[in-house]
Amino acid sequence: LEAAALAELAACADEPALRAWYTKYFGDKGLMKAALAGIGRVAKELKAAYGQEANRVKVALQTTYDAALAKEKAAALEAALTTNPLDVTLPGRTRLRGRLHPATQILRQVTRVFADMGFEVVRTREVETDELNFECLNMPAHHPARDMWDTFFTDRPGVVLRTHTSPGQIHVMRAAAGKPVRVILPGMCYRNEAISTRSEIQFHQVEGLVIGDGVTMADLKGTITAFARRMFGPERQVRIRSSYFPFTEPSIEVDIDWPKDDPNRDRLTKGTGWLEIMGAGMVHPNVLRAGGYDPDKVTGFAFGMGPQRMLMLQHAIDDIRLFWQNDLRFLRQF
Ligand code: FA5
Repeated sequence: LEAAALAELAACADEPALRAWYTKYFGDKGLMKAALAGIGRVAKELKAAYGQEANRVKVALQTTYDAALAKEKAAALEAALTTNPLDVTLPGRTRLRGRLHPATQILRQVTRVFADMGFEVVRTREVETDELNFECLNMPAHHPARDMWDTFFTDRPGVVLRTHTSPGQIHVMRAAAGKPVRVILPGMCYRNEAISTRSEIQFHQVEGLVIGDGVTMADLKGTITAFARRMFGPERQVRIRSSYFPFTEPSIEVDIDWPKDDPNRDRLTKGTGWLEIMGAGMVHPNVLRAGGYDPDKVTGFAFGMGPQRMLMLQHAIDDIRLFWQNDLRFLRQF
């Protein structure tokens, strides 16, 4: 048995063959087991010698098998490494890392500045009623000021895509039910206007609304100036011009000076050196009333700013259309 088993073992070419051999000799119905059981049929005086010999064979076969299996495994590993060599010194492939879209980054930056000033952030809807987008903002039907916003209408009468975040003022006032308010409302706005380097049909605005006892224009100026200093640095200039909005009285617009060393300065600012970033003013009494406040008791200021325009100012970006074109060469710079 031993000689035959060793010869068969030596002939095994791979691991499966070795394992088959092992089953044949050491399995439950294996030959080795049968040989050991054979002791029953051996004459009494020979039993001890038989047992010893059987054990010796068993151990010898097991040892030889273990060695053969280990050798076969090492050979297989060696073959795998040399036939398909792996160069562990090659530099790894860098994984593509996602990053925040510049529009998200600027929104977060704006939000952080206002949060530091104690403003709460509220999101309001992008699909609005004509009533909130216009009427409650002191623009009844056929009011000429409606033409200031080229509106996308929907199939449903009285439902529009909001042209600005200002209808959010009404939502907030009604929810606050007469209590003081200090919020910003970031979100997407839509206008059916000609696309240009400074104007998109889809853009973010961040609305601000503060209502309380004795809120004045000086508070508005102070808030805007503090905000601009943090966004653009102390060396940049803030210009406040008087303006008109139906929902504020008085109304202003705020400009920031375009970086002086930028060669595109004249082209992008139409020769003025300034880019408008927001409209603002003291909340009109009719708007306070629409929101459920008594204009004889409280006052408020509001503003609506364009984060895309602000990012253009921060980085001297010459075309607002770059934001939604999803050109990675542009997006990767932020
Ligand atoms: C408004 O939309 C007013 N609702 C702002 C306001 C709020 C005034 C509260 C008073 C009180 P205006 O149309 O000027 O105003 O837009 C405000 C800002 O949004 C602009 O200064 C500009 O930064 C940005 N903006 C406006 N139109 C576009 C556009 N087509 N593309 C990109 N940004 C725009």
